[in-house]
Amino acid sequence: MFQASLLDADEVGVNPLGSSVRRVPLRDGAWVDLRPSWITGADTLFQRLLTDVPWQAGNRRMYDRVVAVPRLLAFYREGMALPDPALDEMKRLLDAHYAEELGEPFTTAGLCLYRDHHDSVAWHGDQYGRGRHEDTMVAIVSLGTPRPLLLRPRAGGPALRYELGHGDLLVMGGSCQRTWEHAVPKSARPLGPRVSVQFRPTNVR
Ligand SMILES: O=C(O)CCC(=O)C(=O)O
Repeated sequence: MFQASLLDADEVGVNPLGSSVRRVPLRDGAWVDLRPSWITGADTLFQRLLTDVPWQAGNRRMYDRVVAVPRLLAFYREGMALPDPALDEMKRLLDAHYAEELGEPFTTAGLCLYRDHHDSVAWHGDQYGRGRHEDTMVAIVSLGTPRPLLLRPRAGGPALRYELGHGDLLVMGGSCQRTWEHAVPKSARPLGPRVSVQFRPTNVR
């Protein structure tokens, strides 16, 4: 069960970015930006997304078999209405903060629901589009039960572990999608649900 915070405000708010964002340079031209507690009223938003998003089970081909993706998904393509006004506000603030560096807006929102500790995402880079060849950014907002996001360099070397908490923002940038991989591993310990919201520019997935 996810334990809601007693101190969290009911009203959902998205805090300014600016100097509250801490950049961590990684090897090979990648970086991550961290902004803990970006969202206030995160309990309320988490409950709204659990209820309002049309979560779907996904499949993927693995060799000659089709296997269930171990998490629920919802994808909002460019131009689609987002499921909650707080996501519009997140996108607005991300666009304002990163416009110059990214050179384009964030246009899509991918949402994942990790129902419990069995759900996960395996090691990968977001390489279905331009992320394979070009520097880009993927912004992740985490809500609900904290889960580690692991990052490891494709060239080899130890993995880094970012504990993504309720309302935290992490942005992967630079060459991160092609020179590093990321994963959210299963946990041996029972865990409550987590929602991840990922904002990406056009043709990055
Ligand atoms: O759960 C997360 O925050 C990461 C999700 C992810 O890497 C993906 O959906 O490609």
